[in-house]
Amino acid sequence: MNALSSIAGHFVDPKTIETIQPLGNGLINDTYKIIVGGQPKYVLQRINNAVFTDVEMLQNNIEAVTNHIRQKYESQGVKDINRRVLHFLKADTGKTYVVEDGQYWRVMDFIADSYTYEAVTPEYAYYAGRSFGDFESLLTDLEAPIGEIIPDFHNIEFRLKQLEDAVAADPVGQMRELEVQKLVAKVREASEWMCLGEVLYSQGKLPKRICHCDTKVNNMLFDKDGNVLCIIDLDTVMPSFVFSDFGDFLRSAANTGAEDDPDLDNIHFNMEIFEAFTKGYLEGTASFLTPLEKDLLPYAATLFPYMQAVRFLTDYINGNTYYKIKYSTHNLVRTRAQWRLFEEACAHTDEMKKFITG
Ligand code: GN1
Ligand code: MG
Repeated sequence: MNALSSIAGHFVDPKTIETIQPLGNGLINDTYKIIVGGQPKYVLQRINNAVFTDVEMLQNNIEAVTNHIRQKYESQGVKDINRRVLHFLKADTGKTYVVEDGQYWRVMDFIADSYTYEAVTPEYAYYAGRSFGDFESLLTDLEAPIGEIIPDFHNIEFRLKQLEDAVAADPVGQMRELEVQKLVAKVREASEWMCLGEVLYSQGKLPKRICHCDTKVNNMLFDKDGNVLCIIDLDTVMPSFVFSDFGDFLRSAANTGAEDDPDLDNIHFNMEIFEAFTKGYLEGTASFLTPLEKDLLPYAATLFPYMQAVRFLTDYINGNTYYKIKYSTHNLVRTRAQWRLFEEACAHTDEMKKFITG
């Protein structure tokens, strides 16, 4: 029995495990599928404990959210609930995770016949908007406390401070590169406007709600007909501005290029995806979204590529300690691509506003 099987054996009968194979392409955790009877039956995940330092809080958050959604679905008579909401298995320790050699692991059911995408059509974007809106809506009456699992996760003031700290420390000498200096200067130029959300929050004008906070298009499972089955990757569910979910989905789905596209000419902001997603999102959130939140959705569509550029650039300057990378300049390439997307999104904000106000 190899190391992965022995870990999985804390959650499922080890005799039934045939193989364990890599799954997905997240930048933080390591994910595998456990094959039983020739089929993927479970998902095994190594939780990145450097990023999620409080795994007990992490799993409590996830259990609170999945149980709440499950109960809602049951009372609404939703069919096939096991394919609509994640289910984490209890280990022989009684918890939904185990620690082995200082590494944290968990197992969830694999949802069969489901698909993830790195890009979507407008039709799928509409369903995605509706689903993320519904997701937030389902959680508006969640009573269990949800901890801020990564403090200040989507606080742009904090992310800018991290960038400034990296620039000042310059631990690996990246600030010698002219391009890095220029990118930092551009980030600084746009920073005042980008901090608008935090300013409004400090004035008591903007609420925080329980949001998903990682609504990349590949964090959603679709069935073979394009219906959204289930929202996955619940690690970052926490109180945040609704901008998190709206902005981060468009950052991935409305980008006509890749998140790390080396060819900046591939990168445009796809307004068709914006419109379809926004339509669905406004339907899903109609019961609670305030006029101010609604008015600021175009701002959110620019904030997230900006924030992601800041985060990738910070990691590049820090010597790539946070995101998984495939080559040494990967975080710089990602920064360039997110910066281009930010510029492209900014160029469309008037159009976005028009669409939202009708
Ligand atoms: C990370 O785990 P993954 O790959 O879905 C990151 C997100 C970033 C994203 C960029 C905990 O998400 O915030 O937007 O990479 N998650 C964390 O692709 O930092
Ligand atoms: Mg993910």
